[in-house]
Amino acid sequence: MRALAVCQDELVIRTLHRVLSGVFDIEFLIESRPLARRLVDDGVAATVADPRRVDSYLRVDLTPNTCVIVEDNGKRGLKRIFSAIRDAGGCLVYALHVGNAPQRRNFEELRSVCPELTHLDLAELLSAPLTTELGRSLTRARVQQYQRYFADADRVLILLHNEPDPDAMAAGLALRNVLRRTRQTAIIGAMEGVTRPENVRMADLLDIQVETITPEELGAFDRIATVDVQPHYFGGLLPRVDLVIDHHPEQPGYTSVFKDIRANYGSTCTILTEHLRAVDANISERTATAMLYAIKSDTLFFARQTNRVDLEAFSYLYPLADAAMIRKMEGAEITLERLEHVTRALAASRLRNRVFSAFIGETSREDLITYTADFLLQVEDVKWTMVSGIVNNQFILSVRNLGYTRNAGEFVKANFGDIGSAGGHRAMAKAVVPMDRFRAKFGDMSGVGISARIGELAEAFLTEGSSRERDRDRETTREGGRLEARTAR
Ligand SMILES: [Mn+2]
Repeated sequence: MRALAVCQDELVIRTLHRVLSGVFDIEFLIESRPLARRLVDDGVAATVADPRRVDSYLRVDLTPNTCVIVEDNGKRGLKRIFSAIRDAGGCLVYALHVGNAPQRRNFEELRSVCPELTHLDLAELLSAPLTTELGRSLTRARVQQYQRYFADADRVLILLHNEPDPDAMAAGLALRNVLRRTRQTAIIGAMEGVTRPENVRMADLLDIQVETITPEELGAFDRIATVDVQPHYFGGLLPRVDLVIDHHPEQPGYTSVFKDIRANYGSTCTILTEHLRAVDANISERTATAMLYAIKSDTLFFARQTNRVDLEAFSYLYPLADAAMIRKMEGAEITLERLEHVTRALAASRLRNRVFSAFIGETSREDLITYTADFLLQVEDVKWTMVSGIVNNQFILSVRNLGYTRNAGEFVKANFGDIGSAGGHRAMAKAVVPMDRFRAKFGDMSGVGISARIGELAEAFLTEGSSRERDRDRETTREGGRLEARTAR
């Protein structure tokens, strides 16, 4: 690849030469003969020519595939240079602005001569890496301070919030790494441990031990750090706080010797990636995997509260982590038990007018009904899911919707509020009704009968008040795996 740079400033020339000569065959077009001689002596390809003349470019064999970079140091005459380049057949044209910030009106003026012109601002090109580097040295100083402060402690507690999530657990591992401590000398703990299946699975797969800490045990630690949470969360139980690292908005009402709170970051692990990088710490595959998974899960894979720094931390950790392990952890949400409930729901279901109603029969836990309702909301064309089942002789109905045409909470209150507890909000709601009261109101029905009845109630609720136009949607019912489809009139 060839590049031609039209520059007069020695610093800019030497910088471009260093940056581009590895990839490009780069040549400089220079006005000053003494400067060109100096550069040629140093092995820089430089030609002395007038950049405002077309034949200057013809002499250096400018082709449409040559990248032409023109330094703009604010002096006049740029327009003539670009016209000459255009006339000589140059197409890949760049203006490199140095010195003062480029003016908008100059852009337009130059584009009138050279429509495909791209503007580059030297200050802008430098700013991201430079501010990152300077910011890192501030972080380094801060990290070294707390490292020293923790160095002589016998027992360190890294405290997480209750039911620690991936970000909390991974931040615990990362901080232990920054503090250069082991499982024995820095305990990762929580007042209430990990119970949710996906979190248990992460802890198991990555061998993360989160110890359950009682308030009485807190006094036995020489240093206490909280990560992904701030001390106010523990309501005055903590005897001391030495370090807080968190990405939630800063809370008043506590003191800590050190703190690093960055509410604009997508995860606590993003902050800790910067701490680890600042002190050049080695990051093990296990820690990198945990942290990468944490960033992915706290930002919903960059769909929420994401910052450039989160992406930067992600790309830094990615090559250090075990991606196959992350896929395995993500699979955790689907268990055989949950899948079995989805299958049961399909076996007695009805889909009409985008309302999916299903009955899964007797089951051991309520969360399996909720999970099934959430899961089925992913099905194409489904806008409402109504999944019901029986737990301990109680009829449980879980309602989910997309797009909030009407309020799910109002639906359950209107239909079940008289015989049991019913409530919720726009997108999710639940009703719990004793089975005998359910039968007394709706009659003794079979699986698909219940699905159909609840589906009808939902449809009536959704069309209430709106035009009573009859649908021509396909209606599908399933019973025991038998599929019946017909077009409703
Ligand atoms: Mn978090």
